[in-house]
Amino acid sequence: MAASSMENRVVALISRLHDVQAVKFGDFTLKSGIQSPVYFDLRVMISYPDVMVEVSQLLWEKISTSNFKSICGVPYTALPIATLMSAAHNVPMLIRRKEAKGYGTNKLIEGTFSKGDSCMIVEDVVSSGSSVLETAQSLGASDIVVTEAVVLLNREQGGVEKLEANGIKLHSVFTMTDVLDVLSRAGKMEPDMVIKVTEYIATNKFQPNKEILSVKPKSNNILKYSERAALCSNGLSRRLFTIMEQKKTNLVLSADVTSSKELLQLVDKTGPHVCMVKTHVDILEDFNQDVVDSLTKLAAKHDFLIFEDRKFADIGNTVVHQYSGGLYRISEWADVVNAHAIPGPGVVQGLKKVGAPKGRACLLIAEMSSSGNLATGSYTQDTVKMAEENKDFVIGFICVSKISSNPSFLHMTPGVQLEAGQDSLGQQYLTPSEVIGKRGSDLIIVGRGIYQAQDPANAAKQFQIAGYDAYVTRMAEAMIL
Ligand code: 5BU
Repeated sequence: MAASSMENRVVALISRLHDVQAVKFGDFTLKSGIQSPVYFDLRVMISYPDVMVEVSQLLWEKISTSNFKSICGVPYTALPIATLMSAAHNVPMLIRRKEAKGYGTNKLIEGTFSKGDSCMIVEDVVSSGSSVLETAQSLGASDIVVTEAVVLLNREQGGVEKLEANGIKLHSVFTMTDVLDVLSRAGKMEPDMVIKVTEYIATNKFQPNKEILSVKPKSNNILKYSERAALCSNGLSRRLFTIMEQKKTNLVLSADVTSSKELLQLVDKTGPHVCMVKTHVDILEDFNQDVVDSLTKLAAKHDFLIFEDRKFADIGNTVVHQYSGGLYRISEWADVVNAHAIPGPGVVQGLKKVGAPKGRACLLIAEMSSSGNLATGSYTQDTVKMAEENKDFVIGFICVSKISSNPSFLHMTPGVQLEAGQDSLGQQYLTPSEVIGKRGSDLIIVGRGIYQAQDPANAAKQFQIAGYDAYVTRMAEAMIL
C-alpha cells in the first residue's frame, strides 16, 4: 500500500468519524478527571459497518509485516474490530476476560493457544497504555507472548512510552494531532476550538519525568503558517500566510523613500526576500498613478502584498473618502491598510464599506513601537476586541508582541533592526529573534535597517533569514514543550 493512499484513507476516516460523532468537541471530564475539549466515543462505530471494515483494514495494514500467531482485542470496542481482522485474514483470535468466571475452567483467556505463542493486541484508543498493558499481563500469565500492539487512535499521552518500557511496540493508525490537523483543515472546527484542542494536546502530551506541563504553550507558536492560512476567513490573510510559507519569509519592507524611482528600484531589489511591502505614499515627492501601477506589477512579479501605512483615525464617513478618493485613491491599489482604534468601530466600518467589495483588508494599531506611546493596557485589549468583532475585514494588528491567541490574526511589528536600540526621535528597536521568538509576533517590519544599508538586497536577505529562523526555532521549541 502506497503511503500517500494510506494517508488519504486516514484523512477520509477521521472526517467520517467526526461525521458520525465518534469525535466530539466541547467540555468533557475524562475518566482520569482531566477536563478535555475533545472526546472520542469510538463505540458508535459499530453502528456503521463501512467504518468498522475500513478501521479493521487500516489496522491490519499497520501490522502486515509483523509476526504473530493470534490477535486479541481489548474489550469492548476493539473486540468486533479484532473479529473482522481475524475473519478477513484467517488469523485466530483470543479473548481476554475482564474477570475469571469463578466456575468451570475459570480461564482468563478464551480460545486455543499453546505456551509461547505470540499475540498481537488490538485496541481502539490508547491514552496512557494501561488497558493494553493489563491485557498483555493477562496473556502473559497464560504464557502468551506480547511484543506488539496496534491501535486506531494514539492520544499521545504516554501510551507509546509506557508500553515500550514494558517491551511492547505500539503501532497507531493516527494520533490526536492528526485529528486536529485534518478537522481544522477541513473547516470542521471553529478557530477557538482549534486553539483549545491545540493547547490541550500540548499541555497533556507525555513527557519523560513530567506527565503534565506547567507552562501552556501559545497556540500560534505551534501552528505552521500554512495551517494558520487554513483558519483564516479573509482571503488576503490566507494569501499572506501562504506567501510566507512558500517564500520562507516573514519580512515586511517599509519602503519609506521619497522618490518613486528610488521606491521602485528598492522594491525590485528586495522583492524576492519579502512577503509584503509597506508604503507611506504621502511622503513621495513625485506621486502619480504610474508609481502604483509599477508597484502593483512588482507585487505580481515577486509575489508580495502591498500595505499602505495610512493609519486612518477618523469617523467612518471621513475615512470612506480618505480611503477611496483624494489624490492617492488608496483602495484602488493597496491590499492592506491600517487604522487606529481610537475613533471606535466606525473607522473599521467605513473602511470595510470601501475595501470589502474589493477584497481588501485592514490591520488595527493595537500597540506602537515609539517610546511613551499611549496604545497600552486596556486600549490594546479593546482594540483586540474590535478586531474580533470584525474578523472578516480586520486580519490582525500592528503590535510589539503577541496580543491575541486567535491563530488567524496576524501580528506585525515595526521597530526592528539587527541590533536593539533607539533613534533620536523615539523609535525603539528590537531584534527579529526578540520580536518573533520571544514576543510571539508573526512579521517584522523593517525600514531604515534595509533601505539605508549599503546593499539593501543583502540587508533584506539578512532580515529574511533572521526572521524566518526565529519562527522555525519558536516552532521547534513549542513542539518540545
Ligand atoms: P524604521 O525605519 O524601521 O524605523 O521604520 C518603521 C516603519 O514602521 C515606519 O514606516 C513607521 O512609520 C512605521 N511604524 C512604526 O515604526 N511604529 C509604529 O508603531 C507604527 C508604524 Br503603527
